[in-house]
Amino acid sequence: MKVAKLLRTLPSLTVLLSTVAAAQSFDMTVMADADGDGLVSLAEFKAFSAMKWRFLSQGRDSVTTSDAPPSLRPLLKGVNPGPNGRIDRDDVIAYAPVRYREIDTNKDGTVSVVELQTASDPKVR
Ligand SMILES: [Ca+2]
Ligand SMILES: [Ca+2]
Repeated sequence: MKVAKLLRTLPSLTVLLSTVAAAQSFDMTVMADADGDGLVSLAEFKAFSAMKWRFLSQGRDSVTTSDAPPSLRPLLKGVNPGPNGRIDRDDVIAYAPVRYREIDTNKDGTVSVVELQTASDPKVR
């Protein structure tokens, strides 16, 4: 009886929890570590940058920094815009290895999820 009641309330609880999660600023950095080893390899970082680019560009070929929501601006940080003052996907991916070395703050040659979270936090940068 009690279990049946619990099961009936479960879907609304799930909705509630996902609403709470959406209200918090969603931490995309957890998605960067694709194989879950706690480290973000350069290949994982490039894939993550490409994913963030898709979020940021919303289908546009190029963007300016002011187009980007604050949570995604770190992706464009340091990237040289083209002659037209805009940044495109190739610019972002070409810059990824440089950015990767910047994010590796303890200079051990690899980026941990914590290092990436610190670099991606709009409150820090
Ligand atoms: Ca990994
Ligand atoms: Ca490191």
